[in-house]
Amino acid sequence: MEQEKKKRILSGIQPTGTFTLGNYIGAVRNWGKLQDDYECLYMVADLHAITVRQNPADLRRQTKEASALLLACGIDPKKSLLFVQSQVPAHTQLSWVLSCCTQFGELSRMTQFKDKSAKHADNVNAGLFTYPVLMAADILIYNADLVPVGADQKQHLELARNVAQRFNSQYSDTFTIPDPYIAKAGAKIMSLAEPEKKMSKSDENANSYILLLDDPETIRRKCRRAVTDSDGIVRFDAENKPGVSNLMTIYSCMTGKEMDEIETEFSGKGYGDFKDAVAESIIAELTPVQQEYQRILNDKEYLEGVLKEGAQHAQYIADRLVQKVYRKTGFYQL
Ligand code: ATP
Ligand code: LTN
Repeated sequence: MEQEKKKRILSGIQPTGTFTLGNYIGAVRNWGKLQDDYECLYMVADLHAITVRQNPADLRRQTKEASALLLACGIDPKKSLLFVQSQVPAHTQLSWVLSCCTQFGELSRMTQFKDKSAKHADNVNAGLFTYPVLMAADILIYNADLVPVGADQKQHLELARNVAQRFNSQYSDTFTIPDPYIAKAGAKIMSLAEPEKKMSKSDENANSYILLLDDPETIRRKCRRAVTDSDGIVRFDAENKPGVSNLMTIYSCMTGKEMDEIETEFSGKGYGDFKDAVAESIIAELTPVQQEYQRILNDKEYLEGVLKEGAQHAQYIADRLVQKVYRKTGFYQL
């Protein structure tokens, strides 16, 4: 019997710094788990990274480090394609066509644009504004069925769906309409310092996030300093106890324990014990990732081989789609 064709997945992460525990729980950790059931393409989104100022040498280094970190987090190049976005020029080609199917008003409503333009008021560039169109191109160019991301990317996914539908109805059926794939638990890990805000790698306060490469002492210190509340009870209540609830979410994602199990485990104990347990659970999960990361980073030939092969394969798929789009759009073919 003919095997059913696997659904396709695409996702990406910006090489704007070392990944946080939020990136890991909300996105990257899940990517490896999907490899057996889906055809997966994962990308280091360096084109997106320059929507805010980047130092060229740092960007180059961070792109290499992000690639090694993705492999260390479980992406297996024998099962998935891993590539760097700028090495597949077709994304930018499609992005232009799609930008002509996207309304100014739609882009103006993107909350990430509003947040980032407030944060970088001296550099509100056109790329920051049109970034969701490039993201739509990243997804649609592979006809991805599913896009595993954290909750903050939902609005961008909605836009990609709208743009795809618009192109399909204006020209003819071309793009698969992608669905977001957002994990039930951990889709939005909050800042340890301000638990009303999401944990973000570009936060100025280093105590607000845990990085995947933080050493055990740093992880313990950051957990101990995490903002909680004064009632001293480990209970899940995201609205009234956002700090404790966030730590419980992290602990649950690290250990697989349910919230009520965690409440029982720490009943009658103080926040100190709880925070130490959270820290140890993170350390246990991240130690093997860190060891694997160092090994891969030291094997330059392997890493470059994986990225070269990934880019070639991705380019082959992407180029064919762009040719199809160009033809449908009415660009003169020779
Ligand atoms: P930056 O701070 O540079 O904007 P970021 O930390 O928000 O970066 P991205 O590269 O924009 O990270 O996101 C990569 C992936 O991680 C996306 O799928 C995003 O939804 C997810 N993600 C980011 N932050 C969190 C978070 N706090 N909780 C859960 N998922 C997250
Ligand atoms: N915009 C995403 C990164 C990203 C992405 C994508 C995610 C770029 N292209 C395509 C999913 C699919 C972000 O992390 N801010």
